[in-house]
Amino acid sequence: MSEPKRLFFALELPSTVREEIIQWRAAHFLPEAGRPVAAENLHLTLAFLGDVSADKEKALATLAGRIRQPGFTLRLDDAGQWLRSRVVWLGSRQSPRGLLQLANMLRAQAARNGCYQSPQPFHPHITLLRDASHAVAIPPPGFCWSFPVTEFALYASTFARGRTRYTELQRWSLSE
Ligand code: 2AM
Repeated sequence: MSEPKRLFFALELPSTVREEIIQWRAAHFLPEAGRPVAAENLHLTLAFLGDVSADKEKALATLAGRIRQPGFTLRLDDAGQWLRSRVVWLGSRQSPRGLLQLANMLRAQAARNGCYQSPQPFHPHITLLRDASHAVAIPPPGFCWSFPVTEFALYASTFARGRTRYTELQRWSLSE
């Protein structure tokens, strides 16, 4: 039997947006503010599944493939810090309805398949810094990023040689 994998559904960011975000981050946060998430790891989590068996992965991927909803525009115009989870994040002042609908569906499917889902409300965000244990000044995003979201994907998270790596396993299009 294969080892369970640590899985999550997420939105990838366009590479140009990722590059601009890391430039903005480098310009506004001192190195001691926290541990920067690697550019290739910047993403927006829709549903965290935890450690999942191959059978459950297959079932959840099949359900994800049945989701029918249109894409939406994501506007990143907000930033903040959560001291409890020690992260500095980027997000939206107003989350698009399509984003909440997609995340709620994936989270409900995960819960029905026995993947623990936090009872906390879903706060869509992109983690920029980890281990940000001291309050830092959060500049408002100087300009905002806005881009169409037309796909979502399933990722596996692994940790080796001190580095977290996210591997895309499967991707689906958003369409009517
Ligand atoms: P975070 O960025 O706020 O830490 C992969 O670990 C992704 O799943 C991360 O984006 C992480 O969110 C998210 N996630 C949500 N709940 C998690 C949990 N209990 N453990 C690890 N990651 C979690």
